[in-house]
Amino acid sequence: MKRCYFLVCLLLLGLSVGAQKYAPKVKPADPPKPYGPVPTAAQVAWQRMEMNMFCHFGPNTFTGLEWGEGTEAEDIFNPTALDCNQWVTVAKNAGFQGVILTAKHHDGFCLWPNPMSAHTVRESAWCNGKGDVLKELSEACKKGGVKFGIYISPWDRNAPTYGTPEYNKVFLKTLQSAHRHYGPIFEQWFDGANGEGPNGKKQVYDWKRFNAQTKRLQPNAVIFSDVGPGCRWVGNEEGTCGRTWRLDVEGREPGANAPSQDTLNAGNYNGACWIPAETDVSIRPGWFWRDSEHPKSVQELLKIYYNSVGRNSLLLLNVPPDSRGLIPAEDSLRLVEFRAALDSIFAHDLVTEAADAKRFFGICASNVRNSDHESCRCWDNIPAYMRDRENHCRSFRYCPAHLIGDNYDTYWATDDTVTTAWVELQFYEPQTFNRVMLQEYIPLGQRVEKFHIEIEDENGNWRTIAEETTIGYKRIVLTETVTTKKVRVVIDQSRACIVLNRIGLFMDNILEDL
Ligand code: FUL
Repeated sequence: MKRCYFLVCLLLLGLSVGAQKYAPKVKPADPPKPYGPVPTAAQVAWQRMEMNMFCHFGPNTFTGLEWGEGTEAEDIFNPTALDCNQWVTVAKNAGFQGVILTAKHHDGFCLWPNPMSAHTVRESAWCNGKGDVLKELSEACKKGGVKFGIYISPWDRNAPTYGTPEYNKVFLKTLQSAHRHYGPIFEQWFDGANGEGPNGKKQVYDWKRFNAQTKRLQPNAVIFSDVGPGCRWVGNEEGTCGRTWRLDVEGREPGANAPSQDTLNAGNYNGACWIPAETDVSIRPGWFWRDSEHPKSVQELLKIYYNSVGRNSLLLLNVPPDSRGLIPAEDSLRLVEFRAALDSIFAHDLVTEAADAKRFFGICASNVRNSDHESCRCWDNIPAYMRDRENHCRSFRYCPAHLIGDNYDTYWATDDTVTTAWVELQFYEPQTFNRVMLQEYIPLGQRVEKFHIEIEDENGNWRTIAEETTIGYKRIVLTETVTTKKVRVVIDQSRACIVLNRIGLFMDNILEDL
């Protein structure tokens, strides 16, 4: 009995010592309040996908047109060796998280047997009219563990009712047929192009109902259009996003009534809605496959990556299947090379590697939320932090050490009144890099509007290597190649207290010349 009592005492003592070790001397401050409009959980999940694959496929694949007339005979669509599992394998090898298919492009031809149309795979000779590309791809995505999305063009050059109010009903039922049978979908892509229909008329689209019904049938789908509501067009098809903010869409619609392309590219500084930019661009000159065209080089793809994912946008890269119904070998090889290039750069975060290698390495910030919580403002025992991260995260919720690695939901935050601050990385050995990755914790909004990066040279002088504006979900700053033991990120202006969750340093040996 005595022994038992003694053991219980020992246990309690151990527990209280363990707790004290990590208990902060003061209560952690309240988390920062969200600033401005913030993303929904689905938008955060969408943005974290970073790279998805677009597939333009349909009659144009066989005619060489970019915009089909809508009068093409259905038999034109006749892939000889369609294999959606191959598309998914290509997507996965490249690191795409989702695939979006043009289920109906402007020519109106439906890649599934849409009961609202007489211009579909059902009317074609392919598989004796029994084929269904939407079904094959949605199943291949499920099997392969990638997400599935659908592009359906509202503009329809085949539908007899196009240009009349009746067409909106046909379109709603068309959406319904796709959304009911092939979900779940992570993104619904509405093209803003609105040309003439077969009767020479333009359509007045009922966007409100298109969006409402999509939300009802596919509640987790992020809706793309020129003006969202889930995500927006980036304003060009070259793969370049601006230094971007949220967007104002009051009174706006996709198509002719959308904000200017420049506005879509950079957003509105005081925009009322969280509608991030999606950068859609093709790996080839055209959106549809053509025998005479070839994929872009790895260098070009890397540039696109930096100008999209590296600028707070999501990259939707179009990789068109050919007339066999397969992604050509040259595109799939190029994507493997692209992936290898990305891995050679981003699989080696010098910050995380220095911390993991148990090298003496420190991180220090000019301010940390709840500033009397000094013990974590400057931290030089990073290996100990990495070993016992969970406990540290509980006790020191806003310390700068949370900037290390890709633990998404932990972050460095400053006091509410502090909108200018720096954070410094100190290495034991000189580090050579030319890419600096920063991330804001967007579930709490986008805040930073001006920052610069400094390094300490061998004489102990600080030198600015980059001056920039916004960060958002992810910012990859391209710098000259530098070697240093100390790097400082200085936030010069933020619209509310600073909330960052990542600093990474990388070396790109492929695209060194900027
Ligand atoms: C545009 C369309 O007109 C192109 O054909 C392509 O589908 C591109 C993604 O969107 O608006």
